[in-house]
Amino acid sequence: MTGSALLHPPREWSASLAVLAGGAAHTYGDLDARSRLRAQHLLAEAATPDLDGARVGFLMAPGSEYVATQWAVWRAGGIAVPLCPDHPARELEYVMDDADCSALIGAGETGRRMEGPASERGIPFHDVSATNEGRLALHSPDSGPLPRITEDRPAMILYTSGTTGRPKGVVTTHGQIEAHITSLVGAWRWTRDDRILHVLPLHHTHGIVNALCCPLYAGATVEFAGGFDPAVTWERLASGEISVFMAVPTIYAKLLHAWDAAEGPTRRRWARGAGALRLMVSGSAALPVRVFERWEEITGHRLLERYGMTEIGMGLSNPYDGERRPGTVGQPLPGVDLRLVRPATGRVLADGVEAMDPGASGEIRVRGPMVFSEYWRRPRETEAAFVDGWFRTGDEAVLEDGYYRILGRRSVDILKSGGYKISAIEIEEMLRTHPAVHDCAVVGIPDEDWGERVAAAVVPAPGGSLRSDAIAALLDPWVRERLARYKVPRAWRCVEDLPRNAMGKVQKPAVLVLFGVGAGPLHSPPG
Ligand code: MLC
Ligand code: AMP
Repeated sequence: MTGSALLHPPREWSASLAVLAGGAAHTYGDLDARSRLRAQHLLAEAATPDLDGARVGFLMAPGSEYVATQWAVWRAGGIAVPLCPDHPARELEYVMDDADCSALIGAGETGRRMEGPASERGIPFHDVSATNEGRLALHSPDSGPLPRITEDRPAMILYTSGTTGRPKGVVTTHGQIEAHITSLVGAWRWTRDDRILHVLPLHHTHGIVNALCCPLYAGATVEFAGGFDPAVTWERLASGEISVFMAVPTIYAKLLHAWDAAEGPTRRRWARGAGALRLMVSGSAALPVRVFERWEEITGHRLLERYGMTEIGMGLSNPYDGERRPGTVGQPLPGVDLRLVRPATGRVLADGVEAMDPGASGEIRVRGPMVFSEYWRRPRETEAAFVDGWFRTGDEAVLEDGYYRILGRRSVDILKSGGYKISAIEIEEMLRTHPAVHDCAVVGIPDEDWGERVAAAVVPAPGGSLRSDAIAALLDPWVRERLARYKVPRAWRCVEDLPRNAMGKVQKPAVLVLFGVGAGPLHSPPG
């Protein structure tokens, strides 16, 4: 049996506070009972004793409903497919169809968006809003065995952008998620006394595993802020009730802007409060050194930067106790085998904390019990992602004085904006289906706060306008209807032709020049 502390919280935690959201408090006992009831309901509706790996998509605002649903799907033997409330219908439908969901669950206004898609697909929709909970209890058997959940069973599919077209589903098992959790719980010293302020989206590994599953595994409390708002976040950090905070670099940058704009007494109160936290982590994108330094200057707190990826969980972390070095991501986390390899030759340049070829940079490759099993229904891509059992991350790094430093992505077609991974190819393919677009190229413009911002150079279809503002006005709303808003280009240029080399291949560094960005290393992390 695995995930025991998550799926079967110890009895002595029953009265402890697990989740705080929107002013309501939920104990471990409450979540345990609700998730059991929901699991039984799911099984009764499916008329089976075990969902046996059926995919269940769910959509709801961050809060106790989310946790009870995630646990329910797991306890019923299903695979959890969390959906993002901010996504437009087409993006949601892509995920539910690619994952081939056999049921959808929703709560509140947000969740009712699932009702239509469920009926179109002829699959059940379960409304688990609080108001519906009583009805659910009536229609479900009040006891009965739940299936045995072994560690090799698939637990979750998270969608991640890659170098090819639409996002791929990353499948992790219960054992892989538990290995990810236990590594972090140990390294970052989670205890029952902790309370995390949760501001991250719940369709990616950072928000789901690091900031939600870890504290719940340890018996701590998760306080959902209901999304990210700089002033609300500062107030809660300064409340004296929060011990842990985790965010992407853009959030720290936005918090610094809010601090700069605040009055003297507010500044002092915020800074003093935040400085008293036990742990503040940054990850999902490069933390600019100046943000690290400014944060320390203001709060006295040295942010702990770590490196991870949907496919591997967390790989590298600055030490909890030792020196946290700005611009670096520390050393391999417990249980993680990590090395640097020169892809062309396979030569190992560094292994763990040992450098074979000091100063040489190479691709990060990872092995270990937390590494994912497969891309959902994409055997060829799964096979191509591994070499001799090692996962190829596509990230370039160097080991310097015992600390890893991320140099950037090997592919120019993967962008990171606000901590979200974005595929240039996906946006280009979408844009090319618009009748006003003959061709296009998408790049990431370096940006102080966002890391990168999405930019699109467009060759209009014959007879179309060559004005950048006209193409922006036409395409912006069209893209918003189809893709998540963080994928919408923020800058547009109309051009007669895209810059190409002699082979006819689009030259992305030259496309960047169209946006006023000098040619140079494309994806070096800022700072
Ligand atoms: C919002 N906007 C973005 C954006 N997020 N633009 C580019 N990139 C993004 N990521 C746009 C909005 O559409 C809006 O424009 C404008 O910016 C302001 O939006 P906002 O809603 O006010 O911004 P905010 O809510 O402050 O969002 C910023 C953010 C959010 C940083 C809180 O992006 C976020 O939650 N990022 C976290 C992503 C994450 O969890 N990644 C982890 C992946 S797992 P307009 O024009 O629409 O008004 C992973 C592994 C690992 O990477 O190692 O952890
Ligand atoms: P995702 O696929 O959304 O899980 O994003 C994973 C990617 O985020 C990694 O492959 C890295 O490129 C990037 N990343 C995560 N953490 C860091 C970090 N601390 N510094 C630089 N890049 C990071």
